[in-house]
Amino acid sequence: MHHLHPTVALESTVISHGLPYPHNLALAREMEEIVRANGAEPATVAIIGGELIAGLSPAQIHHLATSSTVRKVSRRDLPIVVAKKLDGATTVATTMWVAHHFGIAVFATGGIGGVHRGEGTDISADLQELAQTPVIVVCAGAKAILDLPATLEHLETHGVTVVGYGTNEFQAFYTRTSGLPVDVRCDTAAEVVKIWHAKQQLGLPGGLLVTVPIPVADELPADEIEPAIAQAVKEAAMRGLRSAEVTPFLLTRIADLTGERSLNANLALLKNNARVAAEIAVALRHDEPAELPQREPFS
Ligand code: PSU
Ligand code: MN
Repeated sequence: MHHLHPTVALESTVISHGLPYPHNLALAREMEEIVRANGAEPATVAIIGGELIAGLSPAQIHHLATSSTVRKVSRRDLPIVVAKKLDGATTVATTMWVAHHFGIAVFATGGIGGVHRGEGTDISADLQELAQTPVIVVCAGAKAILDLPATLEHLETHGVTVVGYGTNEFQAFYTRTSGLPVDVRCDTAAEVVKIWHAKQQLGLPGGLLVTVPIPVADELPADEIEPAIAQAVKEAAMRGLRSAEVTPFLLTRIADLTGERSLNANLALLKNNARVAAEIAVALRHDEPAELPQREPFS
């Protein structure tokens, strides 16, 4: 499918499970507005009554922001929600998959899932999806609830190129520094598009991870957030949480422990990422590679 306008996919787990009401609803609407204001078309992704949707209606977004029965859907959950005709909020992994299904190449989110702290057995399906599905994912890196060095190692093992947008460092969500290097720095959307096209022309599978620093004014110092993360991680272990429950629990606990400042930082970086993703989608549309095989005209 070829979209008439440059399009940016947006995820819905952040709406249903990542942010509290009513901030989640306002944020979902604002991200769509920001994408439009920057020349692209937003397509918020979810599963409604078992149907994959890229481009939710305002009523559907409201439903995802307010209902407590919306399931968090990662890749392994897709066949279940489709077969049972359930409502599902899509994670980074499933939003990528659905976006690609609908021919959308650019996706904006807050943070990707990764390798959790601890024994290293909880690894988000987001990483595997980045290895196989061709979508440019614009994010603020990964939350420091995760093991960031292990997350980067995993991406490297699976051939995922990590771009720093205007930075040499991997983004640690609330903070602009992590001490960990990215693979390449890009200062413009056009540079990102060049790397994307090279990857495609080489026939390399998978996505591209573009990490954008949180705006300076919204950044939180690591020492303000780290005690809350450490406590939330400890509580999750004490409760024996497993699998898909872990990330939403950590996000909610950290928001409770750190209050408005971390919420505001989270909202600010999401909006910033929506803007950058729209710029990349526009640059992608204006720079379709000449080398792509031309389709024969129908006779
Ligand atoms: N990080 C955030 N906010 C979020 C998520 C991650 O700061 O809402 C969500 C995203 O949808 C991501 C998912 O894809 O959590 C990862 O969950 P898991 O670790 O269970 O794969
Ligand atoms: Mn997990």
